Amino acid sequence: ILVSLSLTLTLARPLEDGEEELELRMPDVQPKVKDTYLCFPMKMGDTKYLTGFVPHANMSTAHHMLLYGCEEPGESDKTWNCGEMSAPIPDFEMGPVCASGAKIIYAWGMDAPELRLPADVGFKVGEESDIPWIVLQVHYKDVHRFLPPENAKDHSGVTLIHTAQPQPNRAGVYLLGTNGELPAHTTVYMETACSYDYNFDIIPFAYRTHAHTHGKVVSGYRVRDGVWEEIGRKDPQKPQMFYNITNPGMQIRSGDYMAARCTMVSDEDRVVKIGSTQNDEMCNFYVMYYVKGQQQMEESYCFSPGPPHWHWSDMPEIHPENAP
Ligand code: IYT
Ligand code: CU
Ligand code: CU
Repeated sequence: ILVSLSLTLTLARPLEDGEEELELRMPDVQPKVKDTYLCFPMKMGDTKYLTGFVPHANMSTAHHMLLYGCEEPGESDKTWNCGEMSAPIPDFEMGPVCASGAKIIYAWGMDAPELRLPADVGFKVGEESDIPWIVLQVHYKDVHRFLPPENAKDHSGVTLIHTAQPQPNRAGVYLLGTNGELPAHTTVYMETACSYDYNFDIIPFAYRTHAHTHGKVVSGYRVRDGVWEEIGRKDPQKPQMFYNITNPGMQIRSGDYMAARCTMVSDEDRVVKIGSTQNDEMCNFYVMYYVKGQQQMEESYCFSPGPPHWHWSDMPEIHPENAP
């Protein structure tokens, strides 16, 4: 036991000079209903730079964990029920993850390893940033351990690696997604694309896909002068964590476009709409990037109306005829 404990506590990469750890863990919770999503907040205090995330969870208890940066958390001093498809459950009040300013900054699923950002890159958090709060969300799939006879308590969570030292490069997350619907018994593409028009470049280094049960593939691209290059591509039925991009080093500059597509297959007799319950669908492609310097993209979303209203073919500037 001691050996395996010390192994799991060992960082895959040692701390650098000036790096410290902050524990963001569930406060010994006992969710009693399967598929409960619980949230727990932490105020970040003084300005700091997050450079890594070390997960502490077990796939037999936690299905996924997400860290959200919030301007205002859904609650500030307790654990609450914050599922995408929240239904009331005993013991926990219901509420949104963030009351305002939500962005995903880390995702864990199925024994994913720690995520350390590239050297000299950090998420600026705390008082003088757009992320004064971080909220931990844990999806408890199987809860039998929390019931008699075991009555176990859970402290799944994440160690935040941070430093007070300003980092030369600032991390951010950009979300491509769609609205729209999936007719009965069809395969459809849900697509979005937006121009990138800033006087600084962004350097993507990780991506995450998110869809519900109908998603088969979710892919993201950079389009430069009509040439499509893949940022990342994944089966969303695999763990929905951040993966390294296909071609590390790729940059996005003014005049480029970012585009994403979800291939959805439905064998259902009903129309499935984009929405927030598990009976609905979602089509999301997240790009985690950094900028050299402290700038930030003003707009962090690229949502299209989706099918049947919008497809890549409605945007000739991206040369949809060259799309993969
Ligand atoms: C309608 C939809 O696509 N919802 C997604 C994307 C989304 C994320 C955030 C939308 C907004 C946000 O502030 I952060 I408005 C969605 O809910 N995705 C889920 C999480 O609930 C964030 C996911 O796991 O990606
Ligand atoms: Cu989950
Ligand atoms: Cu969803």
